[in-house]
Amino acid sequence: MADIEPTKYIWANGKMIDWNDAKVHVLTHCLHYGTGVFEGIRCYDTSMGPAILRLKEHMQRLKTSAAILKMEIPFSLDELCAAARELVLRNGLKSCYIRPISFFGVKGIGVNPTGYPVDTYMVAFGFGAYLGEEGLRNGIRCKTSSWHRISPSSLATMGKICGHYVNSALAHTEAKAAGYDEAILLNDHHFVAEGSGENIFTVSQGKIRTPPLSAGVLPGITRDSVIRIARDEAFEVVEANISRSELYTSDEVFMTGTAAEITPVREIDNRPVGNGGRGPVTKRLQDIFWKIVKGENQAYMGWLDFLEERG
Ligand code: PPE
Repeated sequence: MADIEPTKYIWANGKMIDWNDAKVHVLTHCLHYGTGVFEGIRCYDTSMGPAILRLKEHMQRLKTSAAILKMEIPFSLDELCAAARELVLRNGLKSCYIRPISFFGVKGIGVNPTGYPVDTYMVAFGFGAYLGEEGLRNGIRCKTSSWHRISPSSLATMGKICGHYVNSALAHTEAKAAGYDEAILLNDHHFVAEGSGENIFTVSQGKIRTPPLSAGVLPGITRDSVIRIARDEAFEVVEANISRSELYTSDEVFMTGTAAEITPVREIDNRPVGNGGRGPVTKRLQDIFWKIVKGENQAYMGWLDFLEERG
């Protein structure tokens, strides 16, 4: 993730506090053991003012991730959504990224967080293309990681849990150090799982495939959006296991995520994917997605949470 330009306010446990005051104690449980949950949400600037994309679904996933950790976030879904909206407005942001995080705080020492306080913060800041503008247009270069995606038998892969991201950090750092843009992680069954911070899709002979949730992937909200858009466009979309060599022989590969949006993959392990650039199906899905997030597609208006009254 790129550098951040500080904003004025951070939402902290129900209050707006100064950016510089959002600090945690060194004995925070999550800092030691990764026992926190977070979200990444995008707000887009539209001709009708800023709108947050699939806000409720993101906050619901935050709650679900917390439930996996037996963590009770003391704010309702509606309160969390209202906080995100207020944060963007108060900071005068238009297009931005929102990062809510809930974590076990300070009480004692040891892995069991039962009875620990739960802190919830939300930060919003300006944020461009996660894998670069050039990547969105022409595709990125990926490397199959030597690190496998965390396994559902050892970690709760359905949750967006802080500690899981050590796996992502190892894989992404390895790929960058080797000169690639992003890592593709296989799972313990040697099937394709996902990127370090993105879900993955293939296109072959007009059919779209993505690994099933049982492959240990995060249930991505952009993944869900793309599946729905593609089906509405009459594409066949199947959730099925994908082998490494199937990636090499697909016509197109793309990655999805709140941060990554829809990013084409043009090369994997030094092999061009399809024509070695952005494929036509990827472009078509991107074009529809860009219209949706700008509030220019009536059919998907329900995905947008407008911050200002619409006249
Ligand atoms: N898989 C992983 C591992 C993941 O982290 C993300 C989001 C996704 C799939 C896509 O999920 P969704 O955003 O709901 O479509 N990764 C976040 C960025 C992580 C980072 O901080 O870097 C994101 O896209 O916000």
